[in-house]
Amino acid sequence: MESKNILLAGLPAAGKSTYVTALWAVEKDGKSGHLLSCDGLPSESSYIDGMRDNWMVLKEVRRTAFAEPQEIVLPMKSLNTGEKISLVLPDFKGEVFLRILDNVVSENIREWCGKADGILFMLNLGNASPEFFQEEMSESAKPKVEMEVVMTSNDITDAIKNVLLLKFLWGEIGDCPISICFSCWDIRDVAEGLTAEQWVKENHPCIYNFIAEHFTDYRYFGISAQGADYQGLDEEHEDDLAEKTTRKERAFVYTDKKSFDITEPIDYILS
Ligand SMILES: Nc1nc2c(ncn2[C@@H]2O[C@H](COP(=O)(O)OP(=O)(O)OP(=O)(O)O)[C@@H](O)[C@H]2O)c(=O)[nH]1
Ligand SMILES: [Mg+2]
Repeated sequence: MESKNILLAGLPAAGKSTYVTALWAVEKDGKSGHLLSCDGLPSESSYIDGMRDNWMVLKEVRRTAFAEPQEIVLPMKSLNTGEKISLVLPDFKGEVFLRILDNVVSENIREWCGKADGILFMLNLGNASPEFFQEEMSESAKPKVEMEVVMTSNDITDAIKNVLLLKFLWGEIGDCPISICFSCWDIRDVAEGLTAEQWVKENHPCIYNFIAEHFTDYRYFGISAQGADYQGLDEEHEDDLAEKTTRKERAFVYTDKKSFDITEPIDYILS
């Protein structure tokens, strides 16, 4: 069975682990009817099983702490072509990507860039600020008399951090298929009829322009891997979410409409 390596990338708290957890929880039994679904069980699943236990009962998956990426390998089958693949996704902790902006690149990242068939890029950005720099600069970056100003990743906005990370990945991997996924879509205030792509163009033009100029095959997705924010849920809402979990209708993606097929961003990269 052919392996397909998809680099799951994104800064800390971008929603990477929650997405792979929802993917496993929804697709595990192979009965979703989605574009991709599991075709048998992986040989090792303790890492994603642990996170799935939390996801099932509306608990946050824990922030990733391992120095090494946890590789998730899922045997999957395409609904449209019948093709069987071994899908490999690394769950890196976001700090590993953040440190790239300060020129610290881990061997694992280099290795993954060398073998990636495409990029699943996660971001958690709300409405953008157009400024390039943080309004409040950190003490280290404030100009000091007769001292060189040293900029670090702490001194730039989250949108620009994401552009710099995309620039690094493009430099290492080149022009490859990329799904750009804005997480926490359940809490976004998106005007009726606006597509995910239009929303990014309006709110994060620097990201939009960078992608358009460097990548040929790209698609934007809004993703809600939890289906809702877990803060302040009342009992009624929890019951509603539990029912949606059973129907596989809790997690969703959004392009120009809502879909419960959260494999769409991966299928886009593979097709
Ligand atoms: N409302 C909402 N919150 C989400 C969703 N997905 C993730 N979150 C929250 O976003 C935070 C970060 O999610 P993670 O999946 O741990 O992010 P990560 O990219 O794996 O973070 P690191 O492991 O630190 O790199 C957690 O508090 C999640 O509960 C979502 O679909 N909706
Ligand atoms: Mg994580």
